[in-house]
Amino acid sequence: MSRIDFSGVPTEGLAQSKVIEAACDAFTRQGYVILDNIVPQDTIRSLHAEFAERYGDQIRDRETAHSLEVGGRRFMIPLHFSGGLGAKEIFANPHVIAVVRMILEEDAIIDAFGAILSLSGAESQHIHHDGPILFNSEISRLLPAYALTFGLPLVEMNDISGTTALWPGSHRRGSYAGTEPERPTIPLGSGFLWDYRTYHSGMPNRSDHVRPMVYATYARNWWQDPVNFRKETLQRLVFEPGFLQSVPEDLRSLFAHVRSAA
Ligand SMILES: O=C(O)CCC(=O)C(=O)O
Repeated sequence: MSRIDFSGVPTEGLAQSKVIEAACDAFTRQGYVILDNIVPQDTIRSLHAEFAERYGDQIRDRETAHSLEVGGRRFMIPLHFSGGLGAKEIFANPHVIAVVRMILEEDAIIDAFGAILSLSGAESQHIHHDGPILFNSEISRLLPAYALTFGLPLVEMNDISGTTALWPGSHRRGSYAGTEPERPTIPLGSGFLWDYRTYHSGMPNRSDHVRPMVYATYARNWWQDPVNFRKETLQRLVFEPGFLQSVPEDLRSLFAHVRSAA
């Protein structure tokens, strides 16, 4: 199990800290790492309420122009960069960004931001990795990560609500055959990161409620997810004019690809 506890870890000087190094080591070895206590639990509770209010109408068992079905009763939707859900503490959580920048370099970008909704009654998701390996070449498995997914559940992920099963080392082996996944409980306020190459699968949601998980895709600045946004109406990043100017200077590089495209 690779879990790093961030409770009591100050956000100043994180980039050079041993705890970030430990998280990166675990991520590199296993292909994922769980980051405990990165957001106060009360914040997650209020984000959950905000989610129900702002996105409740998107909790439906059918794909729309603005959503993507990613499994039976499981959908991906974009989240707007506004309110608590779109705050920098979420899309650029200081602990997460320190790990992301150590893994993907200082100029890592945010390629997509949204939520994955696993509806009550969702079955096990197909086992998959989030995108194709580079050049479709075996060499790609030996390389450092080029993209990763951050997941921040708005309800505890456990045997009832359904966690995400992750196959340790599968990013290097290129296969999940013959190995058992980890099925970590992710409490409120904790999140996890997995390499785009790591095999994983959403577990059944046996609860009576939707299980929303905020996600962000971070990547090296030359990379763009080539498979999950083929549908033109599905947006990777959604914000109002003026949002980019409001992003603090030290986080602007996350959006460098957007600004240069503008
Ligand atoms: O719902 C989950 O637990 C995982 C979802 C996921 O991995 C995906 O949609 O790519």
